[in-house]
Amino acid sequence: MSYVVAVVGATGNVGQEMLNILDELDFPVSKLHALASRKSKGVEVAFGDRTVKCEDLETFEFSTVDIVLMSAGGAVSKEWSEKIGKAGAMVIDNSSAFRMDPDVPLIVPEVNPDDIRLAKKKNIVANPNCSTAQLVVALKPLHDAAKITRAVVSTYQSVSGAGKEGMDELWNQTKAIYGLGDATPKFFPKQIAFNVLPFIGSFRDDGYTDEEAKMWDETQKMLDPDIRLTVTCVRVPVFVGHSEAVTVEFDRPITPDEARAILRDAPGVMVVDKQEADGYVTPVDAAGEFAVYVSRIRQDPTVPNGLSFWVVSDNLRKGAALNAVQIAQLLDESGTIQPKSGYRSITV
Ligand code: 2RA
Repeated sequence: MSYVVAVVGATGNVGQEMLNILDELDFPVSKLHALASRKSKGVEVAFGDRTVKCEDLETFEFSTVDIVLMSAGGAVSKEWSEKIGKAGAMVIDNSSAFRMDPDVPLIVPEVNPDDIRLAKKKNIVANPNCSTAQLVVALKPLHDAAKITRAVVSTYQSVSGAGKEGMDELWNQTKAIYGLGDATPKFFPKQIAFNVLPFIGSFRDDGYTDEEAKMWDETQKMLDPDIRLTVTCVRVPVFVGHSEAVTVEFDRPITPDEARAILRDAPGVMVVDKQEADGYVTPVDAAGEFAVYVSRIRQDPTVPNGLSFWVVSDNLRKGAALNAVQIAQLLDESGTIQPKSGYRSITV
């Protein structure tokens, strides 16, 4: 069985990773359409060892498409995802537009695969925010063993989470600070090179940012509405890979050794936790990889049943494109979707 797949936002950071991962995971694609805005029409993007020319989203005919991987920002999703869903294609939406819609499942396959049964309601499945995806992959197996009651999370988010413009700004400012140009912030609100910004997204009335609120809203929707989270999201001058310092309180004692054993058996998780100077994972190590890495697991002695640990993953992969392709695999394997034209050979 193979599917006609369209990637919307094919020239962006996440769109390009979606194309890479469809190919790396051998997702059964019979025909691939790369879609982008009119100005990118005809631009060539790589799909495995082939190149595909971008088509114009505005004039594209979705009626023959089975799966649409959507990663062109919230405004494009708001305008297009429901229309495409009504036209009969299943949309896997990477924006925040539908994540909290009760008629749209929000899915990390290692965490809540059964929610895929809700996909047909609107023909939309939401992909979580990058920082939430990696967090819940690490929290879920621990929560199954001992209920998590509260979590305190501080993120260290790479500039690629903000798109290509974020990566360009870090690169250009870094060069400029060494005398090769203008270091004035243009995209981020303050200098990002050699700096950290405790602000991602936009401020809410309660003093938190919407990026911080996404982490508790989405964790509660996917994992457990009773888990309380407090979050600080920070942008750091790293190109790829989000890191998180996490402290968790449980309803019963759980030792670091027990947590290590649970996480070692958990799908999608790799434990790298040697108490040596280099015995943990950094974003540089995680970039280009599929796993969610957990390091620095230790007791938090300041609360009755607390553990602290460090979680790192490639934000463009598990945080976005990999999770989206895993959702496509889940739609296929669960029988939630079938190709419109039935069985066919792969002729990309
Ligand atoms: C960021 N989490 O890192 C966002 C992207 N979804 O900016």
